[in-house]
Amino acid sequence: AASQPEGFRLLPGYFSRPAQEELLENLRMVLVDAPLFRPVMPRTGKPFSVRMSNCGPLGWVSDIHGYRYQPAHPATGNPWPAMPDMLVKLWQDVAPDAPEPEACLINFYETSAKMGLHQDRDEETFDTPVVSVSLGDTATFRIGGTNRKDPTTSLRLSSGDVAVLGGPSRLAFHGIDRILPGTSTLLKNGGRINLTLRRVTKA
Ligand code: MD5
Ligand code: FE
Repeated sequence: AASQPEGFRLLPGYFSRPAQEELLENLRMVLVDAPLFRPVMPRTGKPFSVRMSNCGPLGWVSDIHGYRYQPAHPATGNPWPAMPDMLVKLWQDVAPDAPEPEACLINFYETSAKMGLHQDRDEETFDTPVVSVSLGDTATFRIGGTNRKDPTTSLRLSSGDVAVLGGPSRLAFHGIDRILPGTSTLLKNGGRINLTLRRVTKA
């Protein structure tokens, strides 16, 4: 697409189908320990259409009080499970100069779920890229510039794709417009999983 912000890299098909299946198996074990929960918007308490969980030392949560990173699951109180080795290796491959990742947010989209245009600004550092992995049905992803009114471009994120959002794209407005049902056979009941790996604190 024409106006993707500088620093955005899409790596289509980074994970082969067998690698996607192995990653999914690891995620299923993570989700036994740290079940998906449905966050609500700060102040309004409006539920997200996406369900979430996390792995790694820190996890992103949203509740009536605000957005934040915390070391424990909001419902179980247990520490988040360890990040699977496959994800640590991905990070080392695509962000070799970055300090180790601290958070992996797991977003689960049913077919009807979406995510409005937003910036990711809850981290203490924006020097480190965000690394995203898509699994399951294809999504239409929208990315703009660092001002909400900047023009946006739309692209598809398919199962196995990795996106790296560094440099100016780290603070680009972005969102998920829709999930395209029946576009992948990876998840038996359809839907989409997105993983975002992040550094949260300054190294
Ligand atoms: C998703 N997740 O597919 C989306 C997009 C999120 C989130 O936006 O915050 O969990 S993953 C691609 C992405 C992640 C972080 C930043 C940017 C894009 N970006 O600056 O464009 O579930
Ligand atoms: Fe985001």
